[in-house]
Amino acid sequence: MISKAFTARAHTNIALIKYWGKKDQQLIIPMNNSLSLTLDHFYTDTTVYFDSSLKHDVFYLNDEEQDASKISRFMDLVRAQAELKTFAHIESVNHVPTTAGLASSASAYAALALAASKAAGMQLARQDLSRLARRGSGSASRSVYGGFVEWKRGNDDLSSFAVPIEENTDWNICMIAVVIDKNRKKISSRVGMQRVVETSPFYPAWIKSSEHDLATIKKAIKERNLKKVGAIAEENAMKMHALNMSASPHFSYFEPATIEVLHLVELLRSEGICCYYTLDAGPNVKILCSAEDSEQILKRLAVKFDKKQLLVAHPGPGVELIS
Ligand code: 2P0
Repeated sequence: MISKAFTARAHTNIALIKYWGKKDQQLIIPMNNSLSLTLDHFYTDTTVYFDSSLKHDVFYLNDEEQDASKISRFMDLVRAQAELKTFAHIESVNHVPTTAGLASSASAYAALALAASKAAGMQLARQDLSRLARRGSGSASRSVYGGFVEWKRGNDDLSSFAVPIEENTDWNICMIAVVIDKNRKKISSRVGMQRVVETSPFYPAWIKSSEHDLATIKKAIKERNLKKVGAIAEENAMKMHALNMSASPHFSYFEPATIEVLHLVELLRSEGICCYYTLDAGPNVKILCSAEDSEQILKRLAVKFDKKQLLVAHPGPGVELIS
């Protein structure tokens, strides 16, 4: 017996207030609330069907068969919820540079949560879909929604989920990703954030200041104040990266070219162009700016970087079924 196949598309998101540390590693309950922007340019399409002739889950990523052990642990959660014993065929196509700090796990698990739950015969409310996606990867809880999204940390499985802040935002902002390295990152987010929680003497200060950053950025988003939103996001990102440098053993995702981009953004700002950077668990830099300024910024970046390294994205939609 083969179930009906469902294909879901989920877009990745970039955190403006970062999730960096877990209270519960198994349930993926974060230490602090985070806030992100879902993007239109980077997405994952995932097709799932259950097939009673399978002896285990099968997983293809970009047409290549992968080790399915991690994805199987997630599928076990879906099977438990749907009271199903059958294994699944899962096929994903990633339109995101895999593990380059462009948060491919966010779009991957949001798409998988929707496609798998539908193929298993469930009709989950978006809050429950966000909770399910969270179990695959924390940031995936936010990719269930479009636009600006907040992940409320909660304190257990039921209370930790994302909520939309401005789902279909009409704000004409732009995120330029400067891809410095497409290779697998040195330290995964999962390992990096846990090391920080356990060893950084600054961790309690991070929790306190991220609460403040969240409250002020929400206000600035409402006011459409790019200068404030950018400044808060940039500072929040740098505080996250300072945690990494204060861990034991310390680590950093920055490469020499990363620093070059940061300096260029600061230079552009000193020339009066409103642009700010944020960085995730990798060397790539994302630049937040207005859509009108993006051409000018891209021109300046093109002096040092190849066109292929410069990706432009705008606010994107939440997860949806495409077939
Ligand atoms: C985020 N990042 O808020 C943070 C900020 C990068 C820096 O990639 O362990 O892949 O699967 O829950 O969601 C978050 O890491 O980690 C992340 P897990 P996830 O987007």
